[in-house]
Amino acid sequence: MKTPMLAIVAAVLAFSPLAQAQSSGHNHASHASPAASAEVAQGTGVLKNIDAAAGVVNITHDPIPALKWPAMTMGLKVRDKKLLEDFKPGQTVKFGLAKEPTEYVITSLTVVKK
Ligand SMILES: [Cu+2]
Repeated sequence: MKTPMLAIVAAVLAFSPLAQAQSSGHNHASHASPAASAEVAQGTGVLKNIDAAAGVVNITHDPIPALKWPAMTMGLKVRDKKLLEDFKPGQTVKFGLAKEPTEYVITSLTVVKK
C-alpha cells in the first residue's frame, strides 16, 4: 500500500521542476519583450475605487499628453496587485503606464496627496 504511493510522489517530484521550467520559459518567450513592457507614460489622478483582489483601480486622471489621453475617469489594471497595498480612494497619485499587448497597465503608483 505504501510503496505505490511513494512511487507516485517521487514521480511527481521528479517531473514538476521540469514542468515549471517549461511553462515559465514559454511565458517569458511570449510576454517579456522590452518594447512591450517599458513604462511609456506618467500621469496623475485621484483614485476613485480600488479593487485590490482584481488588481484594478478606477481613477480620474489628468490629461496624459504622451498618450494623447484627455482627462477622464477610467478603469486601469495594475501589473502587480501588490502595488495596491496601502492605497485608499480619494488619494491623489502619480502613476506610470506601460503598454501591454491589449491595454495599458499601471506599473508604478505613488501618493502625491493623502
Ligand atoms: Cu483615461
